[in-house]
Amino acid sequence: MDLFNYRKNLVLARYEELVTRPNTPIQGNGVYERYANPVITAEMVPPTWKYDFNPATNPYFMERIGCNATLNSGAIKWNGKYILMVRVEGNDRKSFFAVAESPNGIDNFRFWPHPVTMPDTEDPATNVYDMRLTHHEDGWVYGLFCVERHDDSCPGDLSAATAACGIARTRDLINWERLPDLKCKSQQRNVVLHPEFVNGKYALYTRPQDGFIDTGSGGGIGWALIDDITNAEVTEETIIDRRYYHTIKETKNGEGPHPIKTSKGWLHLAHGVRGCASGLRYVLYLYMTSLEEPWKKIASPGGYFMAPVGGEYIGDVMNVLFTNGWIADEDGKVFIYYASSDTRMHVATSTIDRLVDYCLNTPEDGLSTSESVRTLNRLIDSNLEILGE
Ligand code: M1P
Repeated sequence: MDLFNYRKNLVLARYEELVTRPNTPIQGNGVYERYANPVITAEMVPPTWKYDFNPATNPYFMERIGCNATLNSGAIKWNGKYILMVRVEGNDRKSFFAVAESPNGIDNFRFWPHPVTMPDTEDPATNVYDMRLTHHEDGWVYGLFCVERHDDSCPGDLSAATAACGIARTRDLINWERLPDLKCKSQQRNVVLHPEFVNGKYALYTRPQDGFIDTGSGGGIGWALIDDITNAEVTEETIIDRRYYHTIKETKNGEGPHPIKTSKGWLHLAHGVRGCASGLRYVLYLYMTSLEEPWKKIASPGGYFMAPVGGEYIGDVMNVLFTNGWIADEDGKVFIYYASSDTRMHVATSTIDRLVDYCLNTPEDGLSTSESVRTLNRLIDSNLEILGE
C-alpha cells in the first residue's frame, strides 16, 4: 500500500476508535460522577477538517490544518440529541464554534460536517469563543460569546485587547442572525442570557471587568435587564454574586451556562478564580437564586464544587476547570460539561435533586479559619452523638 493510503487508513481508524469509545462513570463524592474519558478532544475533530484527501496535492497524507484544543462548550438538548457548541481552537490560535452531537450525552460525540459560519458585525472580531446557549421563551436559541479585538488605543502593544459580548440567534443551530454586540461601560466576558423574561425584559448575567484579563473593580457576577435584545445595552448592572478575599473567587468569577429552574430556586453553575504561586487556579462552584427574583441569592455553598484532578491539571493553560454548558433532562438527570486546562471537554453527571441538596445543605464559606473549624466541629459533634461515641 502506498504511503498516502497507509496513513489515511491509520488516521481514519484512530478517529473512529475515539469517537465510538464507550465512556464509563468513575465513583464520585455523592454529588456527581466524573467519567473515565474526555467527551471531546482535538483528536476527535473530523479528519476532513485537518487533511487534504487528494493524493495529488497531499501525497504524504500530512495534516494541513492543525487543531490545538476543543474546550469551553455551550450545551443544549436539541431534537432529542445532546449538543455541544464546542470552542475549537486551531494551531493558529483562532477559535471558532462547531456543533458536536451525541445520542446519550456521555460518549459518541461527532461533529457536524461543517463548523459554524458566524456572521461578523461591522467591526469584525479577531477571535470569538465560549458560547453560552439559551433557548429563550421568545422562541429563539441565542448564543452569547466573547468577542475579542485588538485594543487600538494602545497601538504599540500587540497584546492589548478588548473583550465584548457578541450576540447571535438561530432557529436551527446552523444559520445564525448576528445582532449588535452588547453595549456596556466596561469590558465583558462570560455574559449569559437568562431563559425567561423578567418584568417583561431580557435579563443578562454579566461580568464587568476593568481590562481584558483583570476584573479589577468589577465586583463579581452582575445582573442587568435589557429592553431590546436586537440592540442590547446595559444601563444598570447590579452585582448578585460578589467576590471575597481568600475564597475560590477572590480574583474573579463568571457565570457558567444559564441557570436551571428547579422547584426550590434557580440553580447556578459558575467558575471562580484565585491566584497562587503557580498562577491562576480556576474551579467550579454552584449557587442558587430565588425563583421569583433571580437576582437574589438564596444559597451559597462554601468552597469549590469541582476542581481539576489527575490529568485535568495539565494542558494549554494549567490548573483550569471552566464550564459554559449543562443539560437537564426531563427526568432530573444533569449533564455538566466542563473543559480542563483549556484543552479538552469532559462530562460529569448528577441530578437536580442532588445538586439542590448540595446547595442548600453545604455550609457557606465563613471567610476565616476560625469559622471553618467551628463549622467542622458542629458536623463532627453531631456525627459522634449519632454514632454514640
Ligand atoms: O484560561 C482560563 C479561562 O480564562 C478566561 O476566563 P475568565 O474571563 O473568567 O478569566 C477565558 O479566556 C476562558 O476562555 C479561559 O478558559
